[in-house]
Order: sequence, then structure tokens, then C-alpha cells
Amino acid sequence: MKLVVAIVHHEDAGALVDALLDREFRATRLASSGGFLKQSNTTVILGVDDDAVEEALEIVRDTCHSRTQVVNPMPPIMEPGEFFMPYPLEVEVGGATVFVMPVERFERI
Ligand code: 2BA
Repeated sequence: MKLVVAIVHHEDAGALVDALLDREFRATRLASSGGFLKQSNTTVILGVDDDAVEEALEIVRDTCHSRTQVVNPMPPIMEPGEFFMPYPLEVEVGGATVFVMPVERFERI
């Protein structure tokens, strides 16, 4: 068994979880936020049999899309008389960041 952890855009999370449930995967959805952008995203975790990992990743690929987000950089600490022009920065946020980990033991009690 593997634990699949997928960090996805919150707008894609509903479609992802619905598609997983349609194909009889069990999933847990956690509210999370990115360390860099500090914007909300969603972490979906699912325990899957080894031979179902590729099917789960295919569903992630089909439902999660990359986006460009604009970030306003924090102004640096300024000395009196210095001037800072904040140029917005474009960042490409991936469709999903996925980790696949081995599960040592799984029980439903
Ligand atoms: P954030 O940390 O908010 O990052 C959002 C996007 O900002 C990233 O997209 C990447 O394009 C950019 N970015 C992140 N750190 C950067 C840095 N130090 N310098 C320049 N650009 C940077 P993704 O790579 O698609 O990541 C989307 C979200 O997935 C991340 O949101 C974070 O929540 C999670 N994530 C990505 N890689 C991770 C990792 N190695 N471990 C844990 N979580 C990760």
C-alpha cells in the first residue's frame, strides 16, 4: 500500500475528490497553505493499493491544472530617502505537487 499526498489548487480540489470517489478511492481533504505564496491550497491524502497508484495519479493529472499567480514582493527595509518600486512577480503554480510514500501498516478500526 502507498500513501499519496497531493497538494493542489483549492479550485481543483472539489473536482479531484469527486473524481477519486467516483472511481472508488477513499480520500481525505485538508485545508493547507503554501509556504511561499502563503495562499490557501488543499492537501488531498489517500491510501491506495500499489497497483492503483497510477490510476490515482491519472485522476490528479486530469483534474488539476497549473496556473499563473501574481505576487507582490515584500518591500525591503529602507533607509530614509531610499525608494522601492514593487514590481508584481508572476509565479507558475503547478497542477499538483504529489508525494507517494510506502505505508508500513494500515488498519481500519
Ligand atoms: P507555495 O509554497 O505557496 O509555492 C507556490 C509556487 O511558488 C510554487 O509552485 C513555485 O512555482 C513557486 N515557489 C515556491 N517556492 C519558491 C521559491 N523558494 N523560489 C521561487 N519560487 C518558488 P509549485 O512548485 O507548483 O508548488 C505549489 C505548492 O505545493 C506550494 O505552494 C507548496 O504548498 C507545495 N509544495 C511544493 N513543493 C513542495 C515540497 N517540496 N514540499 C512540500 N510542499 C511543497
